[in-house]
Amino acid sequence: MRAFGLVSALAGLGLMALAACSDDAADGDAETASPPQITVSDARMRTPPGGRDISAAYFTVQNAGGADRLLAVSLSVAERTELHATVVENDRARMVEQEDGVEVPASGALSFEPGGLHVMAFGVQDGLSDGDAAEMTLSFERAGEITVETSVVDDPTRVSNGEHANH
Ligand SMILES: [Cu+2]
Repeated sequence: MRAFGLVSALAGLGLMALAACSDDAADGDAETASPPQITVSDARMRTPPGGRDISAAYFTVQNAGGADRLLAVSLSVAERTELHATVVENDRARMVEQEDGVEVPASGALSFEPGGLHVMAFGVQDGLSDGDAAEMTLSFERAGEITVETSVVDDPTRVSNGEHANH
């Protein structure tokens, strides 16, 4: 009986340890178990500044589901893009490429906006002007590719309100 008691005590400890582990994992699991539900809005890119072929693009991701990761964003009017964060150090802003993508929180939002996260676009097509449109494709680790129309604007700090953009 003693031995049995010891075994079950150990088993009990083992179970508790397991329970503790799976508790930790459960938080992550709950986030990854439910599929992400992603909508992309306010996609816009800056009109390339005078004669240059570099620009930046912005958007908002709303996620009503589990966590995901934004891996890349491509633009139909750019040869190449990178995901950048703007980091301020000693009053100097510099851009840091987010090589592993950017986390999209479960039941949360992710904003790419001027002064923060942005899509850096290289080899941007000539002749774009305010009011033009292009395609933006966002690649998510779990949700896959989502393509939206992006407007080309001189001032990307102005965020339109979806369908009311033209009012
Ligand atoms: Cu940049």
